Amino acid sequence: MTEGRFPEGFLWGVATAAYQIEGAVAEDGRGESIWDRFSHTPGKVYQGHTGDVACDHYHRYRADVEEMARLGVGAYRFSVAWPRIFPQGRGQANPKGLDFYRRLIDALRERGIVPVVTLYHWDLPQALQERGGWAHRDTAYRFADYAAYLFDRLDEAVPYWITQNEPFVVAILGHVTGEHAPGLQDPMAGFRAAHHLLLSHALALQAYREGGRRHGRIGITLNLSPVEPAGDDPEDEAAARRLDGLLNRWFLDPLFRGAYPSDMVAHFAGLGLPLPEPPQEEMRAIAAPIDFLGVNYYSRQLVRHEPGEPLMAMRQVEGPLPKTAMGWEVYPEGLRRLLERLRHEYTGELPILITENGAAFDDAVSPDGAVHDPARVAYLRDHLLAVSRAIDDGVPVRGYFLWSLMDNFEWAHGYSKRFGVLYVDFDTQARIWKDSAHWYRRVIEANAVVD
Ligand code: LGS
Repeated sequence: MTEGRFPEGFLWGVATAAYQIEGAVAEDGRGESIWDRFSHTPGKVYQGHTGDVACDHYHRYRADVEEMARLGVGAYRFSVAWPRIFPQGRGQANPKGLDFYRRLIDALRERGIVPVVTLYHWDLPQALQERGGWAHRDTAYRFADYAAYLFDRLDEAVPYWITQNEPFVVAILGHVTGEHAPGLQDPMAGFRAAHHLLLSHALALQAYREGGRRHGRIGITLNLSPVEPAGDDPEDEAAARRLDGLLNRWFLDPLFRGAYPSDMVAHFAGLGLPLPEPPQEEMRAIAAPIDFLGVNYYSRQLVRHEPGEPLMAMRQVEGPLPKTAMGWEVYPEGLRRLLERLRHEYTGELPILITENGAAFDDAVSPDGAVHDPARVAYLRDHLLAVSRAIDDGVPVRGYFLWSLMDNFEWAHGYSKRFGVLYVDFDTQARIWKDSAHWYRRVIEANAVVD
């Protein structure tokens, strides 16, 4: 295919997540989530920002769907807030919670936009955290109940289901570094959480396959990135291999090979960590075939050996490439290489969806009322060219979801980091098209990367 052209039927989308955009946290019977609790804890989120109002999408979803229709997207990836469906995480369902997502899905379908639904994008019901959260095996079973409840009610209208979003981030940032909810700093809790997140995926997948006639496809989304040594010292190379083992292979290996990576198991055993030894049938269930793999890609990781560092004996270093407002290097070639690696080592002919890719920059409304974001346009263009090259080389990438439709609550960074192609004025809730939104509309229309 000519450079930068995409195959017919390629799925062009935008992505968001419930806690980051919905607001209305106490409406229509929604229960508390761990992110409500965390963001209301002083010192956890930039300037005490919370998702209480966010983009007020819960009330403005119709107008937001209209914006998507104007962009011309074929698909919209959003997440369901578990505490809207089961305010206590289990037991009594809240029908008003389900109603909201039905209304949203109806509005999308009226516009011919395909819903791609993530079941867990980090807003665990607080009531389940109190029973141990993801560090506790039972949470995986409660997740499967919640998932089955949605499958039984929405499957006809949902062609793509994503069980978990970025289990690495949930396990490590939530339970080891403490940067995300629930804010624990307990490596063993992190390992248990990682396993229970994978198990929750497996149990939901089982419920999906066994629950009678289904219409959609089901997969999981991982955050993956190439890990490279900062120098050519073999110690740095070993450090890079270790971070690759935790960030990428700790999730890919169980999903595609049915076992945790043995070099990493040996590494942690060498530190005397009593890693969980899951039953074989759980590992088999985790490796059950999925219909697609979702990939979130933002940047690479550059690392150096650092013997004093606990757990991983390495540290991340700042790279030489230009950076986004998050301080992450812009590295589009990494996406192409990652996709090639996936196909050769893990996914083969399995379809891949890029479920997130995008960048934060310090956007501002100009005197002319527009938002000029040339750096974001360049970032997106170069990453899309990388995707199109990977497709030309035979990687079956079927869709691309830009993160994000609009500026939103960027977790521990609050509203200070803007990832949207729509600028959000959080005082008035006005949505203003950035130049990147106009550009993305033309890309979708052309089904090709345009200037
Ligand atoms: O908003 C989140 C986006 C923004 O950047 C979204 O909710 C998450 O699913 C996802 O984690 N998101 C995200 N991740 C970027 C992680 C990049 C790490 C690169 C570090 C380079 C040093």
